[in-house]
Amino acid sequence: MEQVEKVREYLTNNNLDALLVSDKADQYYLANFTGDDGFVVIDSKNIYIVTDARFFEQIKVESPNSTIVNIVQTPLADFISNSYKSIAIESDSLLAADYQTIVDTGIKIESANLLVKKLRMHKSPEEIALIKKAAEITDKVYDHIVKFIKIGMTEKEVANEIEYFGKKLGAQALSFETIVASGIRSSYPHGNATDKKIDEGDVVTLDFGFVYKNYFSDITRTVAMGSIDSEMKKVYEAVLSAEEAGMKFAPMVETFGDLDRVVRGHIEDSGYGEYFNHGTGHGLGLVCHDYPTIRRSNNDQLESNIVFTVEPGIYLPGKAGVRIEDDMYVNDKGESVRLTNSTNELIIIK
Ligand SMILES: [Mn+2]
Repeated sequence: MEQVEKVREYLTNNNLDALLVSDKADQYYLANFTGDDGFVVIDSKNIYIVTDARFFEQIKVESPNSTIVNIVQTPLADFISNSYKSIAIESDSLLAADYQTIVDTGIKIESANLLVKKLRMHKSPEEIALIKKAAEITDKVYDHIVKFIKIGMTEKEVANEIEYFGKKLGAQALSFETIVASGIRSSYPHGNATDKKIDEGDVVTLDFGFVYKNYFSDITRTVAMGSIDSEMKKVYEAVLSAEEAGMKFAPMVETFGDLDRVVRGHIEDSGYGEYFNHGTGHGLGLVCHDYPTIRRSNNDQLESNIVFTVEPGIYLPGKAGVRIEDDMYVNDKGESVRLTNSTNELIIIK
């Protein structure tokens, strides 16, 4: 497998014997391991899965090229220190307790946090096709929910329908807890659904996503219930123009930091800069909020076939907020390709 070879290249270049993979998405990516407890260890010759008997049968089916190490008989630190003199770890996911047992063996430890995340960032055509399937589910759910949502319903009723409908369409899971934030609650960027009733004049932010064959989608739309005031219309237009600019200029900018500057610039020009209080978006793949985080300080090149979200928002405290989010990538021809295709124009629900 090409990705495993890239890991081995890194180990050789850095004089390291093995990589201890503790991140779940990285474990799936490199070893097809889906168990929720265990470790993957990659060295110059083998892929080991260090885990307990609960997962042995599934590993034989899912990861036939790997070697099982029974963690009950051979604890992780013993396996590592018996086999290697040095090891790379993922310090953003390895538990401190596990780390300490490896430190205690005295072998050389180096952090290789972004190694696999940067490999995962570049998507194969097969991976893009799976994210597209996940995104198509979100589009169908949005299409359904704008007909379903009515004044007087609670946020939870709407969230339940989103979740039920997406699963009915074949989603494996939710990407995250569904956000339905109405009226004043729409000014909370991440307001999970509550028992609040949706009122006439509310804007409602719907942020949801579904997993399809382990790949995630993520969409946000803000709808208006009946009439909304002129300021919120202005806010909506500002967010929409920033989002459109982000998707349009993504093929032309150098880095993800530059993309953030383009989107943020539009919001600042509208006069609402101080109310856009989060990053422009994030990578999307085997994790919803995946690497990279799209913010000013990110100097990663915005290359082709990296799937990410563009999701500016404006949140007026004590009043309301608007966020619009789509999933996209830049293809090999340098074209911007949207994976979510729901209309981003303001929908007014009567
Ligand atoms: Mn998102």
